[in-house]
Amino acid sequence: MKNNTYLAADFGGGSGRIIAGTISKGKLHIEEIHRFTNRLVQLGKHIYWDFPCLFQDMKEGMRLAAKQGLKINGIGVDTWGVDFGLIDRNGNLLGNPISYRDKRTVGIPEKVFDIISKSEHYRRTGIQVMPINTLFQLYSMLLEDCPQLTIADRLLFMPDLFNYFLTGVAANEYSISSTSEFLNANTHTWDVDLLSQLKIPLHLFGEIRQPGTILGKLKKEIAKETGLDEIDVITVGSHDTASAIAAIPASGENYAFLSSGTWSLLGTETTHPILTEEARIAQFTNEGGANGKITFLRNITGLWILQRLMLEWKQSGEEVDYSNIIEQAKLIKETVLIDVDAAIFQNPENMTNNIQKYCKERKLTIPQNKAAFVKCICASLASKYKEAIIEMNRLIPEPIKQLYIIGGGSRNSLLNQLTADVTGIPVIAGPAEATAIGNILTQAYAKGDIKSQEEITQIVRSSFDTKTYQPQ
Ligand code: LFR
Repeated sequence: MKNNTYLAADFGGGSGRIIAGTISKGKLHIEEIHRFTNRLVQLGKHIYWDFPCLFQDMKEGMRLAAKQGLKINGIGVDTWGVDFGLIDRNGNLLGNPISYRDKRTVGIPEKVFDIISKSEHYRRTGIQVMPINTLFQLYSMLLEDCPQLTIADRLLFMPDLFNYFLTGVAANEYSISSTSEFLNANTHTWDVDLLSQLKIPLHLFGEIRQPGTILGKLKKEIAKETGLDEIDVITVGSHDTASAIAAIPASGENYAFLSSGTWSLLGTETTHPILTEEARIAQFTNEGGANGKITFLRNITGLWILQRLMLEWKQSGEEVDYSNIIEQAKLIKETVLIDVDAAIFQNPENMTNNIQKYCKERKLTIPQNKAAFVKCICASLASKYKEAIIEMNRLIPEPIKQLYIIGGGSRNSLLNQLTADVTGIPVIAGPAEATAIGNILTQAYAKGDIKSQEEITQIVRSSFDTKTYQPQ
């Protein structure tokens, strides 16, 4: 029998999952094999990801897939953007990767822009300035004279790091590299001038691999440990956003996407980067897509605030029935709006307190119960989406006419309806597992099971249901 199942290892800010996808008769069937928590760990001065644990969980998912007797043809890894691990010359990991929510980059963009102007930087990289980006993380390490940086041989972004320990091949995948803020938007290679101006060591960066290429074989010892064969490890759109966008079930033209999860990435696909001053000032970013296109988008704080509130409610021992709260929130007519991108919400000790503080300082009505908090956040997100669409319409040739919402956030019917209402355009929601789907179909493309991007879209459309929300 032909091996036609692929494994997606999809790591998000809050959880990771191993998903198996099997293509048969033009349809994709997906099954979640293993789901695990991804936690931020405060240790001493910094906030880390727990890479060894995540790697172990990934192997556990692989082992469970092998145990099911699935005929596996390949595995692909995608993760959130910007974070990385450093490898020494013996191939060992130099410390756990530090999270982008760490405070080490506070004030760093200003220092970088003392050396290079914001306009020139945008003309080169096309990336929205966000303190979390790799450029600023690395520059903070340089300013600190970080010993790890002195002895590092290679920098591997999170998905590259998983791939490296799976195969032994150290390479940087294109879509994830584009989140660094030092990849040249026109040439799709490292911006050596920019890196040199900032005195960031050039030897850290390697060959850039395109999504949809076979990186190497699974190491013998991992194959043995998991019970899998020495299958292909395939580069996908290894930035989760790129994989999600590869799986938009779009039909027709003039559509925008919203990849909705911990972050909200709202934008459109373009063939060339848009590097104008207007795009820079409007805070749009040109990231690398999985299919040769540019994903021109704005990075907005997404469901993170709500995720944190839910956690706090659970930790205080309260009963939290998410769908019930959403239904109650739908009944609330008036709500206060907050700026979800305000620094105060980035990684506070207590999110509830900070929302209250934010409202108090601005003399706004403080939400009084869970439903009111949920309504406030969903309405605030929808209003940010509206603002982003208005800005984007000024930057692209024709205004967008419909919005595809993909990712876990597409399950939030309150947010979907509010978005349709305030933007005045239809919202098409689903699939929720777009990232894993894009990951799997890009692997199938690399192995020749799928011939074109159009076929990918066709498979998504015939395999997964969507729901349309008309503006009211
Ligand atoms: C979404 C995402 C965003 C990126 C943010 C931080 O999961 O990848 O695209 O800006 O995480 O890395």
